[in-house]
Amino acid sequence: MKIGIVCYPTFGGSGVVATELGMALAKRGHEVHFITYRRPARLSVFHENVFYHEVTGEDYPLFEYPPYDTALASKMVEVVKFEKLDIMHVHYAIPHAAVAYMAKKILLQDGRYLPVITTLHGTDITLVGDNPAFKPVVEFSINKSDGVTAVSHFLRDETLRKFSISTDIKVIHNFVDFERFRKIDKDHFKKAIAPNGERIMTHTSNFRKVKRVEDVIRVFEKVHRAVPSKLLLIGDGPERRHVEDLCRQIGLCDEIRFLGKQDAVEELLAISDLFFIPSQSESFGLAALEAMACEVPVISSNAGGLPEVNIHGKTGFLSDVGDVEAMAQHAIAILGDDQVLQTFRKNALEQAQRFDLSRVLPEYEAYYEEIIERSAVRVD
Ligand code: GMT
Repeated sequence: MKIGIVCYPTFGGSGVVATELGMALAKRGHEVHFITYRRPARLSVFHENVFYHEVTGEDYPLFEYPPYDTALASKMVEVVKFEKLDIMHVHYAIPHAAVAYMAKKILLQDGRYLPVITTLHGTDITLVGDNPAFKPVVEFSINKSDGVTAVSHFLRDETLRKFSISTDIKVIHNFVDFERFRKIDKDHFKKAIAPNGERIMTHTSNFRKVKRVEDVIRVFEKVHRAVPSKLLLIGDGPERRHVEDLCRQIGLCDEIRFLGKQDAVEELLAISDLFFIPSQSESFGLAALEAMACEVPVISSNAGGLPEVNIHGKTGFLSDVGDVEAMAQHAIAILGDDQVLQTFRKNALEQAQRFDLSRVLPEYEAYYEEIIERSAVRVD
């Protein structure tokens, strides 16, 4: 198959899923064309079946906001025509689903029907999509997609609750590549971070408000009093300054390391004993899944799709959003006992295996085939 993939090229979860999916499809022999404004963060390795088309606009004094949507639609049309793509898979509805609809209409003038699949990832529905500034276009373009997937049952239900949707939404969960995310021996590294055998807790995110990184610090403050421990914070974003200030206020700077954006997250997960994801809203929680694949139990909120990934009392614990006391007690229960930690580690790995790339990839391939076949009879 010749597949176009449109996504945000940043470290955000939707871009990561899109990129990992594209690379896995390429390894299976499909021809994959990424269309983005920058090379996707995880698209670092050369592969003969992977092509990258950069969206470039023209700057003009009239444009306070360069018209990215127009440039992206034009690039989609160009790539579909010249590379003869079979299907376009857009990740994150805004603005990609609407732009794909425009590209489809343009291509139709040449008698070419472009099947479009939109994957809903989370904030495109839960936080941004139902804002009146975007809602009519988001709703319209979801309904006009030939296929729609959501990364969790929660997100599908939430989409149906918030929007007037006349099309089926298929749930295809996030996945993890065990070739990359697995427990590896990094003991020398662990000794450098925790020289006295302290437990290591980790949080990774884009430090947006929705991630509630402050809760991570509040929980750590309590856990640290009971269990000798260190905290690693991976990623960067708008809340980082505030979180750093908080660490200074509570006097735990020596125990908390801000590592910024990291490419090799798996090496840090490999030395971690516990992962925190206390999000306000989380459609799935890819970061939690990657931690679990590295045998790291998870302390999470019970928001959104997190209960589909993290199993309470088995792979970690879930608490109400903002309940830092419960999160701390749960963390201490796991970290305070070697035997308990080992059991949770084993359970986390078993649960993560349900989302192995090799299981999820065929679901996407089958869906592409279904949508292409169904679209063969479409004319509008
Ligand atoms: O909010 C983020 O962390 C980024 C966001 C995105 O769309 O780029 O991530 C969302 O997509 C991920 C991949 O499908 C999901 O695992 C995340 O749960 C989801 N984030 C939220 O819903 C907040």
